[in-house]
Amino acid sequence: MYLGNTYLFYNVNPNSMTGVTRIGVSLEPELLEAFDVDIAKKGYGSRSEALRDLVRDSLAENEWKNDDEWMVGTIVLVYDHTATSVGDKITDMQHHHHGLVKTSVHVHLDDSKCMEILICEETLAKLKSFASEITSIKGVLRGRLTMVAPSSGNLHHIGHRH
Ligand code: NI
Repeated sequence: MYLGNTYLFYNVNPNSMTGVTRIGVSLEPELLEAFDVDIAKKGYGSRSEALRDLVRDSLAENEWKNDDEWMVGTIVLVYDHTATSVGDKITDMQHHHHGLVKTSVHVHLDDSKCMEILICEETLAKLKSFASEITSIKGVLRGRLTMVAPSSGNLHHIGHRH
């Protein structure tokens, strides 16, 4: 499943792929070497697999350019609940944007750290502005927004890994 800029990985036997088209790609040796080093670090099993992901990313990025596009997304926050009022501020902000935040999941990671996952639905512009507002709260250690346009024509191509 493709989620904006995050993949959930499935184990799929590449030999079971059907209906694929082989293409030839010409690259300068230096570029190919850098690509091979990069994909090895990322754990790709083959160049084809890495290229497919790059193409999916590129297609998905087109959807991130229209601020009026209706999007569904998640915001993952990690914060230290012992830090002054950070939890309250995160809750306050969700109340203030209650139409945008559909639901949330809270996980107590350890003695002090919490993870909160917000599932949101709004236009691209509003999701981006809400995500930057909530992740910039002091005490939020990590924040990440992932989105997908539910109505996208590209969704068929980016929706799953073959
Ligand atoms: Ni907690």
